[in-house]
Amino acid sequence: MFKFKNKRLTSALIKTKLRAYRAVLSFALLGSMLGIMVMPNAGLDKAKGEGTNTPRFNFMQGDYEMLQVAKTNGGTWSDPVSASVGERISYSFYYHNGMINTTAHNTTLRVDLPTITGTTLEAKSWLWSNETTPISDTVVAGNIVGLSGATINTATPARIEYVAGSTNWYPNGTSTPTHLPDGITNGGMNIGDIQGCWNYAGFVTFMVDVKEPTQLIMDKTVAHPGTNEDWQKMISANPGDSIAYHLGVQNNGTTTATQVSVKDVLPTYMTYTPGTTYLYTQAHPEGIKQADTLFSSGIAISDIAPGSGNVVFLTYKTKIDSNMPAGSYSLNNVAKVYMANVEQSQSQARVLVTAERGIVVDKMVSNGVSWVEENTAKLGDTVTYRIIVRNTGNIAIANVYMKDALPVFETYVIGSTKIGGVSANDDIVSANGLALGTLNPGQEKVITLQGIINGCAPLGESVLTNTAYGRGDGAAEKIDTARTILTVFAPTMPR
Ligand SMILES: [Ca+2]
Ligand SMILES: [Ca+2]
Repeated sequence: MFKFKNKRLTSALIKTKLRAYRAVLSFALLGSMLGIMVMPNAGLDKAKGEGTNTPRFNFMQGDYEMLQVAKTNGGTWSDPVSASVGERISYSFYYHNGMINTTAHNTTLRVDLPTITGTTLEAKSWLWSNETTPISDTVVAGNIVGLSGATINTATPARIEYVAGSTNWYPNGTSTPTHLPDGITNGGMNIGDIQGCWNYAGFVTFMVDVKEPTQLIMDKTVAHPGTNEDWQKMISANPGDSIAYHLGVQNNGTTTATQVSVKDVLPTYMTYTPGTTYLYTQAHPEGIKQADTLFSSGIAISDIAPGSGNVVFLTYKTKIDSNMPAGSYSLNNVAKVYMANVEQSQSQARVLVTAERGIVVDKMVSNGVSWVEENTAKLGDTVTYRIIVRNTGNIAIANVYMKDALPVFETYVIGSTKIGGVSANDDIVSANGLALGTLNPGQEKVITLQGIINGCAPLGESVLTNTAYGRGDGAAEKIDTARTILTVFAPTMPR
């Protein structure tokens, strides 16, 4: 799905999953996307689990129904349950290995949620392990306990959507849940090895939302801009980078979708690049430039007929703030598609950014030929110093200041300060220092200044240390020095 000319033929999300899962799991995923019942892990489909020395699940007198549902707002576990659009429903999945002295390795629970719209929304449950073939119900003495699967009945057509992060595990009879990652509704959740006895029985619960029916699905991906972008669900980038987004909207229903519009919400530290939104349809594969309203009133899209051949795409570009605070960020960008202003589907893509801020200060002194750490001088000499301040991070540093402390016996030469060879004011020897403005990542400024040795130093050698101090918003102060070895001689006796 989401095919269109040279654009990515398969959504990056699905591609990623296809890469990540083994073929059998991919088949199951594809099946669930198509609303087709697929037996979990056909590779394990051998005649096993029925012997006396092997594990066996959910068959004993007293075992609960495998899958039940309840309204989260004060409901009790049952099957079916009646619900309305807007309500949240919990599922409870019961497992119990009834064969003592056995262990069911890699016990896996899977629930196939209905992907279709309707008034009878039936989920199917699957339970298996290395040693047992998939079963879909608790069966005691040949009879299914309760109803197979779990059904939500609605008065008006609806669809259900898994609530991300809602899966909890109550292992070994505990009433305190352990949070599980998402996956029970998408390929299955492996809860490990389950031993045989009542005290090792448990439950896994998760939630869904009952939503308005939809025909439209959306897929959003992100890439570094270029001529042949590699669209992904997540990329890494630097502050200041330009980022490209790609939205696909497909009609999975049976009738043409009208009054379709798309909106996007940009995360903090990311700004839209005006004039970069283009819409691609079958009739306009070259793209049509759109107004810059994707992030405000949205962009209206012409009617979308059913089928993957009629998918429409939007592309646009953004820029990551080069002035963002130092730190690591996951910039999550959420796009939504609407029909008659009712949200149908949303999709997100992430950009991971690590922002580092830092400056270096490099101070040297002239020996008349080159810049060195240490030179020599005598009373009355003029000494020239050079300071380089550089932004070593990947974000801009505002309000950079450079201050210089001349050593004793040395006085600043008024008007001697230059920035990049251009005369500047004399603030470098003031308390606050010389303002250098903003330094972008990798940018440096070169400052030169002079001192004259006019103090009365003692006879012999003195080490005159000159110190430069650099700082900026969010950047710790950095210091560097250069030295002058001053040699003072007594006058020579007259002959
Ligand atoms: Ca049931
Ligand atoms: Ca130095």
